[in-house]
Amino acid sequence: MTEREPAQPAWTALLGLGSNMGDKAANIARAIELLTAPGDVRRVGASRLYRTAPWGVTEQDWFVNACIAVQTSLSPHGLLARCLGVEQDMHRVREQRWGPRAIDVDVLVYRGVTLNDSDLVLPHPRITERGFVLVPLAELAPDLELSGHGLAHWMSRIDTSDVVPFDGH
Ligand code: PH2
Ligand code: MG
Ligand code: MG
Repeated sequence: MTEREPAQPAWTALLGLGSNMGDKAANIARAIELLTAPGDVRRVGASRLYRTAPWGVTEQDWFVNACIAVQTSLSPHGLLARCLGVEQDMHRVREQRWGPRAIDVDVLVYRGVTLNDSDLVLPHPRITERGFVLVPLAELAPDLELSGHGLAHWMSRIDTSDVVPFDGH
């Protein structure tokens, strides 16, 4: 009889993407192209796009958000550097914290890694408070657990009614 190994996720990392300036959906598509262009980051899964109410700083336009799963040989910091490079390539200017941006690419989870560096905290510390991350993440990685609880637990604690599939408008 063969023993089955517990299923390992096919991904190395889960990334969150967001945009609330210009052609928001096109910005997210472009960011994914740029992330994967060098060939050492491969997209292995993607949520749908969601239209989301602004969180944190609420006096700004609505966002399009999505999450993707990637396989990569890059380290957590290497992957972070790639994400920040994509933001720079897309001419993101560092503005107000939580304010408007053409593109934001965040490393949410890197396998089982926990990190508490000044430039990178893993898993991303605010996932569990944010519907715009939890909803696409639950679609992409339904078995993910954070701090010992599944995503359904975290979603039940917040209002996710302002996170809806994006219909192009
Ligand atoms: N990003 C933020 C702050 N607020 N709100 C939504 N809906 N979506 C975001 O991606 C977002 C936000 C800072 O990264
Ligand atoms: Mg962010
Ligand atoms: Mg960011």
